[in-house]
Amino acid sequence: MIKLEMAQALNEQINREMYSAYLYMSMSAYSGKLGLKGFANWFMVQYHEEMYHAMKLYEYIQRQGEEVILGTLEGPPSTFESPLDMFNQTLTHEQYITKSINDLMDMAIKMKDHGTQIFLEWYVVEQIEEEENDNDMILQLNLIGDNAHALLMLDRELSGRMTTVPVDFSKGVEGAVA
Ligand code: OFO
Repeated sequence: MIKLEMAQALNEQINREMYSAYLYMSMSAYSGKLGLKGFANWFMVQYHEEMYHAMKLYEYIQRQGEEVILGTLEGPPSTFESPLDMFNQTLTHEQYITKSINDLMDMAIKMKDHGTQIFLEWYVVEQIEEEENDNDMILQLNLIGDNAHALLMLDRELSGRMTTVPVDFSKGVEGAVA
């Protein structure tokens, strides 16, 4: 059992994770429009990751006997200046998500909610990886500059990224992982 205030805050995090998925879906579409199929793949894999983040919260709230309440989803931007712009925006967004996870952790600590603290630890670790990935991409894209050949080489590399998280939640997140 978790407190209602904690459940409300976790429901708001579902919305933020769903927005993350929506943002990366939009970046995938824009990459496809530019002919960068590898970038489109990278962002679509990221979309699946974000849906998984949202569903883990969904399942946790239910397992704790609270109600999942889904809010309105804001529309993401549909155009971007360049691949570098997409990754700069991705990093800024992930830093915002990191702060929101840290705020949730602070709330759980204040409430002496040990179950939620342990649950949120996974997200704390995940955010380190997400920001690191984005920083790596920004470094590479800055090195590439306006070298089209190097950009296409990176695009080819990004086409190899595979989805490693569950994508079918019809039997729940735990059922999908098993
Ligand atoms: Fe990108 O980690 Fe969730 O939002």
